[in-house]
Amino acid sequence: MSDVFPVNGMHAVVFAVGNAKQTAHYYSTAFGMRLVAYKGPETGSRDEVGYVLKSGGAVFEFRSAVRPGHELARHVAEHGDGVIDLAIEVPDAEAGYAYAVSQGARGLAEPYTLEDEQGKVVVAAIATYGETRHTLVDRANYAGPYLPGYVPVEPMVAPPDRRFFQAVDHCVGNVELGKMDEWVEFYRKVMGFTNMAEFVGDDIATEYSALMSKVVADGTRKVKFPLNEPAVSRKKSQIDEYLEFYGGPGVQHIALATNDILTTVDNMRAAGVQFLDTPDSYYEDPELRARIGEVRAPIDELQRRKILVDRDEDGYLLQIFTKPVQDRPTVFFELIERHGSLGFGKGNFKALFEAIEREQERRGNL
Ligand code: TYF
Ligand code: FE
Repeated sequence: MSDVFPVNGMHAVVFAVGNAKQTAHYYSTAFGMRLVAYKGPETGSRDEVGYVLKSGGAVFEFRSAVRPGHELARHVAEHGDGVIDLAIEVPDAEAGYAYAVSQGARGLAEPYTLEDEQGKVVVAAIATYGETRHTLVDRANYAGPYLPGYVPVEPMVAPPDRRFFQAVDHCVGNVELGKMDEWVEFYRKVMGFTNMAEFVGDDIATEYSALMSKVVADGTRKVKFPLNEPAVSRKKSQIDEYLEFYGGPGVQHIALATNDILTTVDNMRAAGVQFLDTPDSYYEDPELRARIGEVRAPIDELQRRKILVDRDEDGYLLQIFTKPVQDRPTVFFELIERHGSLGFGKGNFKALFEAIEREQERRGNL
């Protein structure tokens, strides 16, 4: 089958935040990212600022209003700091948009061209869950650091010698009860994405996770979007907590691919980032030890840092999750170091969801 909706990869994760200047500082110091581009009143953007930070192939943009009555400020008032756009780089934004809309996607911006001295970019946008969008970006003919209208800038602080992470591995959305399969179908129909093997089924959902989850990805697996919905269970689902505090569906977590998760966790912890706790019993479980076998670091080094391990047919992965990174219990990050495994840490779901529940309990939301 020909690829009906070819993609090159993630273009950027775009956040609407209350104070982009300070947010850019946090991601510079705590996530080791490098500020590369900026727009704001000084560059002709009278109503809003945008700070663009990179770490290898991972690009985040933080946008804020600088005047009252702006859509970005409304979004922040409603949802708190959050992700407004999972922007995807495509070889042809016009063709991608036309195909998506013909398959039932809601168009938010018809294809248009942005231009400056560095070249031109064609963009278009479609709606996805909640108030989230996918901007489709064709930047094959652009040499600038981000998009036309943004100027290159020096980093805010000296970037670390080695990057904390290299790429966005996957972006997870929380949707309402009973809607997961509709969104899986949306990505199949509109983008030709297929279901990956990993999912949380009814049995696991009712037993301990209080969520159902499926993963869709493009044919090349460069863009991976897991989707969660709350499951009916004895406790309040972590997904319900998110939906309540975010005020609807939205992006739950961004997973960042690293090739040295031990050092990255040490650096981020030293900068004040908080990670979910994992009990010592996780590492002492003989079943886990037998299942994971030999990994690249001694278990006690992982245990000291609360890093989780999972193995499947293809290999293994190391992963860890931050606590929510803003006041509301909404968006968080995952660090993931893959060694062959294409999964999402299914074997860790129980330990992970128990850790999340302990946090929910501390917040009085369980
Ligand atoms: O992306 C994933 O599927 C894993 C597991 O609320 C996960 O990171 C799934 C749901 C969730 C937290 C993590
Ligand atoms: Fe994940």
